[in-house]
Amino acid sequence: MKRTVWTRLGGMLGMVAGLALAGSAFAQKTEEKALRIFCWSEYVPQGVIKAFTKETGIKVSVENYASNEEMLAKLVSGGGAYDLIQPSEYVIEALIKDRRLEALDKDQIPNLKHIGSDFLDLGFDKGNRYSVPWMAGTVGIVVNTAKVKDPVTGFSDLFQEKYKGRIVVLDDGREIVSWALASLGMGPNEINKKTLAKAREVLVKWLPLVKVYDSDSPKTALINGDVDLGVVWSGEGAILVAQNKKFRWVVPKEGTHLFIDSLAIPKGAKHPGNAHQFINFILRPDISKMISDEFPYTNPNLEAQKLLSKEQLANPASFPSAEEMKRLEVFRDIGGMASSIDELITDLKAQ
Ligand code: SPD
Repeated sequence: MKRTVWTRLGGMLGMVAGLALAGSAFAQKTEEKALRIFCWSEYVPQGVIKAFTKETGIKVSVENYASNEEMLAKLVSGGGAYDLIQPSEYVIEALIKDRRLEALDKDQIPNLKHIGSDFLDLGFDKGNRYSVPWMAGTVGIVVNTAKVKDPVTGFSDLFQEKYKGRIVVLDDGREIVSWALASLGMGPNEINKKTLAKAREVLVKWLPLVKVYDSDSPKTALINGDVDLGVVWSGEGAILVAQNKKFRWVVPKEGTHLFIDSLAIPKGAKHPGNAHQFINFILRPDISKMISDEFPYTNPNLEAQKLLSKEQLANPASFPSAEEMKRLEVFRDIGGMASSIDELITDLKAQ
């Protein structure tokens, strides 16, 4: 990854710092041996949880979500009482603004040194005061080349009448709108009433072509042959291309999302010391490799990268080229416009 690109992307994000809490707030002695994690589905290997419990005696309960918005809704409504969440960059930005995250005690996270500088100190959380990178990734296109013979290089090639009923896409409004905006030459953060009206004109034609909406495991519809094309998370794409040569990964020519999913501790967490232990544990190179082996996203841990095979490092979905990196952009917090996106997508799906 080119440092310049990551630095530029990071610089695009504004941020408001929250209040820092003293590290001593995380004294571990008084904590019961429990940890509640609320994370994306298909992202935290069971083997990693087991190894953590074996090593620390801390019992972990895991709940999954399929979108940042689903996680936020539960967190904000007060449900869950989680010790760790796994938000993406634009949601970290929003959570910091709302003062909903605990400041991290870096003394308890010495393994943070393994994370590449390109993934640290980004604009959504300057100094990583509240978040530690889990995995990065992109959203791209998977083509079953045994079934699709015409070139597909971007969103406009994919969403064509001839592919009606042969497409799986992520069930994620913010992502879907960003594809329509990209096809109109706009960036994913240019979101206001006017641009959403323009995106609507595109999506009213695109969404009826979709057969399956799936953010948990969009690869499944492609593996089963239910569909021939997909817009999916890069880790899902990486599994497909590693499994069968007929699947091709495409970083859309119009540009696409670069996400940085991280671990963060919600305000009021009951087990912040255990949460710190878990964060430090997953930053250990051998443990981080376990995550990449199962969920091959872009691993930001440089020491873990050294443990990956040549094939893993050469997977085009896991590690985009420098040229592809130029087409990626991180999302920013868009405040109240998030609910306008939700309304738009709900409305379009109902038609
Ligand atoms: N199954 C894990 C998927 C993780 C995707 N995170 C990125 C979300 C950006 N909207």
